[in-house]
Amino acid sequence: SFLTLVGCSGYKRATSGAKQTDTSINIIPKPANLNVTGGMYKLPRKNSICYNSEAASSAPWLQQILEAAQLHSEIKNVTGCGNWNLSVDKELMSQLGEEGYILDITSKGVNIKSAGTAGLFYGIQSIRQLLPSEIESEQLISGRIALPQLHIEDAPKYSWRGSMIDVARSFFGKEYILKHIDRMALYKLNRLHLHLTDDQGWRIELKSKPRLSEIGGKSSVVNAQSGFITQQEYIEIQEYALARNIVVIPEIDMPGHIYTALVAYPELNCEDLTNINTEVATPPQLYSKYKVGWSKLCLDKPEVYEFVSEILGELATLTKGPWLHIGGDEIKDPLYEEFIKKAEAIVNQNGKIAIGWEEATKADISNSFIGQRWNGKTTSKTSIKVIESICSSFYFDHGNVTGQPNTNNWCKKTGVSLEEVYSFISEDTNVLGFEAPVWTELVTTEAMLDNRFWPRTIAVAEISWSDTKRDFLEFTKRLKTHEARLKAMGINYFASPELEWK
Ligand code: TNX
Repeated sequence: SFLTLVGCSGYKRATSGAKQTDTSINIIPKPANLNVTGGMYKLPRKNSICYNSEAASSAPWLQQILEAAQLHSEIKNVTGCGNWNLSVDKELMSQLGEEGYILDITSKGVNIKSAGTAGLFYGIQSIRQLLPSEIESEQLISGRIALPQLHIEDAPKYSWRGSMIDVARSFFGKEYILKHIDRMALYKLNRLHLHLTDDQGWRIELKSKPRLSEIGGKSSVVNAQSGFITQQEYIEIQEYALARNIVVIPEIDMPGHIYTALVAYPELNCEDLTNINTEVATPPQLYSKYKVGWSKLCLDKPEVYEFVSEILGELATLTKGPWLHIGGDEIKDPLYEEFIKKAEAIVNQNGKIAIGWEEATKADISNSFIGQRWNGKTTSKTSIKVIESICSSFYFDHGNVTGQPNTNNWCKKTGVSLEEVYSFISEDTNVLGFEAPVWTELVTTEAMLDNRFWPRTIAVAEISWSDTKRDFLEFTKRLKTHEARLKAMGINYFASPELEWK
């Protein structure tokens, strides 16, 4: 029967006779193995969700989406009793990893199995996409809901499926970040990188250096929001994210891109101010324009290392995930490499793994350091793991189309189209996955930010998860069916001409 999983050959290969593509199933990212078994399963008004103990935290997620579909359900800590069954089965680990899942929809009901709760969460996201888009806005649904009978065995290709918000140039606070986390979760993204500091703003409260956010929280680029995230909010954001299998990666950009800290703590600057081009900024005034690569910590001052130890130590204590991003981009200094090496050591002493923009991998860093590629100009040791954010395919501050207003184009004149994102194929075996940043020098409202992220972030999700052959036309057909869902979620997506969206 469908419920018997014996004979399934593992998620990488199709089970024999499996229909790999059925155009009526529009799940994004595309599942590794999808077998449409035929017929529909009509959902009853009254449902029961049964689960084994390890799956306890997953049942409420399912109950919540059924409720949004106006379907009542009760949850029971018993295995195999309901028309919905959730189970954690550790034995599946070798086949599916922590994030993989097996989903069966038969004439009797729906079963999801996984080696852990992350996989169950993703199985539930697949169900969410099979339910009417009205569930996203809790609109009334008329008539009975039916799900296609199918068998899915699914697991991600990459462990790093990321999105980055530059909250430093323009501030976007807790409310937007939580919304973004919800949207990421629907597409099985699992890493949220927050670019928290830059020349134009400092967005995280650190009690050891309170003036950073007191002063740096008051500036931004012209006509944008300023502000900062309190420690309490930072904790809440991370908990909200973790419940959705998303790890938050905080970035303190150093030793360049640091002007707000120099204004707050002038002793971090070189005494003679030679490193500040006073035609760019005049300390102690805050900065609200767009130049990069002109400010830096005074790297031969011992105070600088005390400062870095204090703030990274405090940030490590507040951070739930294993990574701290130390920036390291766009700066020239004879002591740069030594600084990066010391900063990494501080991160490691605080029990975290350091990440830096690709320039940082020129330094004598450890093998656990992760480099984030953006312009592809740095060659690092072959052992260094990489987050792929090459600007020509992943810089969403660039236009969706040529000449889109308020977009950068220094990396790619014609912008970064949806097809450009979707078509990116990595041959680098050190790549952990993909991450698309939105830099916000020119993005000053939530509507603009939505428009940079969506729908391109959906293409990032698909290529980070799915190992299938790229077929842009097939992808756009599936994506088009998501339009109503994006609308129901209130996303101001870019109506890409590549999809002929209205
Ligand atoms: C380069 S990419 C930067 C950012 C800018 C971005 C604008 C990188 C590590 N640094 O500071 O915001 O270009 O596209």
